[in-house]
Parts: sequence; C-alpha cells; structure tokens
Amino acid sequence: MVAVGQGSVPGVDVGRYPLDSPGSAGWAAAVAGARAELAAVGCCVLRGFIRPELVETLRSEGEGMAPRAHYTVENVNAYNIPFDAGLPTDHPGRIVLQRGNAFVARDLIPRETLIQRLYTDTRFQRFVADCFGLDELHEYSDPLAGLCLNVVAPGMSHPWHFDTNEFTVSMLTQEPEDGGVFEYCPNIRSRQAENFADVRAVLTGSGERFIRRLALRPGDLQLFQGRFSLHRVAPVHGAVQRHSAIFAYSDSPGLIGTAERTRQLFGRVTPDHLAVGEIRGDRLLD
Ligand SMILES: O=C(O)CCC(=O)C(=O)O
Ligand SMILES: [Fe+2]
Repeated sequence: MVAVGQGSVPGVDVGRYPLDSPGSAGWAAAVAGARAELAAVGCCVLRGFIRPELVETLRSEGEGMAPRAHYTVENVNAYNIPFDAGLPTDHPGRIVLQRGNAFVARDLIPRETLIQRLYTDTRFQRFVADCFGLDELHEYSDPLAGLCLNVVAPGMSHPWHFDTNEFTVSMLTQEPEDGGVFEYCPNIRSRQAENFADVRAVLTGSGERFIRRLALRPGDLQLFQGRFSLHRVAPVHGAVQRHSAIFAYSDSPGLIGTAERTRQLFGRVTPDHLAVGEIRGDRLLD
C-alpha cells in the first residue's frame, strides 16, 4: 500500500486540486470550473482527483469490502414510490425496473480506507460545499447510509432513478470490463415540471436525445445534482464488478434514513433508525 502523506488531504492530487489551500487561486479556479458545469448540466467530473499512485489502493480497498454488500434484487420505479400509489395508467412511475446493485454500509467500511478518510476530511467537505454553493455541509448521522460502496455485479444495473437528495458526491473505484456506464438526462424535470412524457421516453428506450454518457475513470470525483436529472448505471458486462463510493452529505445536520428504506437498502437497521420516528420526524431521507 502506498502511504498517504501526513497532513495531506487523503489521497487527493493537491497539485491539480489544491484542497490544502482554501481560497488560493488554484482552489478558486477548481471551484469556479465545477460551479459552471453544475449550473449548465447538473454534473461535474473532476478528473484524476485521486493521485495516480493511489488508484490501485482505492480499487483494492473496494474489492476487499465488496463481499460485505447487501445483495438483493428489488422491483422499483424511477421515483422510488410504492406501485400501489394509484398512478394514472400512462404514468412513468408504473414502469417496473429491477434494482440489482448492492451497497456496502458505512459501518462495514474500515476506518483507515481512503474513502472513509476522505468522507470525514474537513478540507474535502469545504471544497465540495463550495462547488455546490452551499453554506453548510454535514455528514449524515445515519451510521449506514452516510458512506457506501455501490457494487454493480456483471448482469446487474442500477436502474433509472431520481435521487431524493439534491446533490451527490461519488467516485468510481473499480471499472467493469464492459458496460456500467453512468448515463444521465440533464434537468429532464424541474421544480416546476415533472415532464412525465420525456421521462417515459427514456424509460421505454425512445429517449436517446435526452441521454448523456460519462466515461468515468477510477479516482475521478463526480459531483451531481440527481434530483432533477434522471440517471442510471447501465448494465455491467464482463467478469469484473463496477464499484463506486457514494459520499452522502446534507445541508442540514442529523440526517438519518427511515427504518423501512434502510432495511431495503442494507437488509438491517440499527437502534438509531428505530428511534428516528420518535425524535427526528422532520429530517428523514425519504
Ligand atoms: O454508483 C453510481 O455511480 C451512481 C449511484 C447513484 O446514482 C445513487 O446511489 O443514487
Ligand atoms: Fe442516484
């Protein structure tokens, strides 16, 4: 394993992205670039964010934890709402998709791994907050959902969906041999308009005009606004799993998932989740 320098931002190529000197010209330029891309298409990729000599560490740490993922195939829709919600017959929420990705929960990700150290690093958090134009950025209180490894095995996909949270930070840690491309439809809906016909076109395979594809490499950092941009990880092919780290933050403190959703995603809950209904009814993930 390659040692990460003492005092450096864990694994980050600070030559390209000077997270260690907030407010410097290089820092401001990186933030300005990210903001412009986010404003235009709701997505930004910071290429080579992790130092090249640490990309193999990133990959092998992910490979080591991947067997701890909760493997299950769930029938879902793009909105993650119940199928019995009484939707009109042509509503895209009626289209059944199979969610075959699996998450390694935060409490099963060793503390010393690069992704765990990056998630809690205050310089990383400050940089991410600035890119998204947020005054505050908080780690989740949720002991499982705050940081996850998303595992998409060959033959599986993470189907089309909108995110509940307005912004997502992620990093590919292992590339599949083939497939597994991140696809997204920039701002296919807005706060004002659901645009069901367009969403339906994408879900039924006739919405190619809306779709963009990202050629991600391990160690690239992706900033994404998934609330308005329908997105998926296309089916993975070949013998190698696709792994990505999901760094979940919120602009308000104390966020924790519902027991029901937590059980679906991770196959279990913690006492914190069971206490949620009583103490934090206003800060649920769903
Ligand atoms: O793993 C990825 O690249 C995408 C994950 C995603 O869309 C999600 O977790 O909501
Ligand atoms: Fe998503």
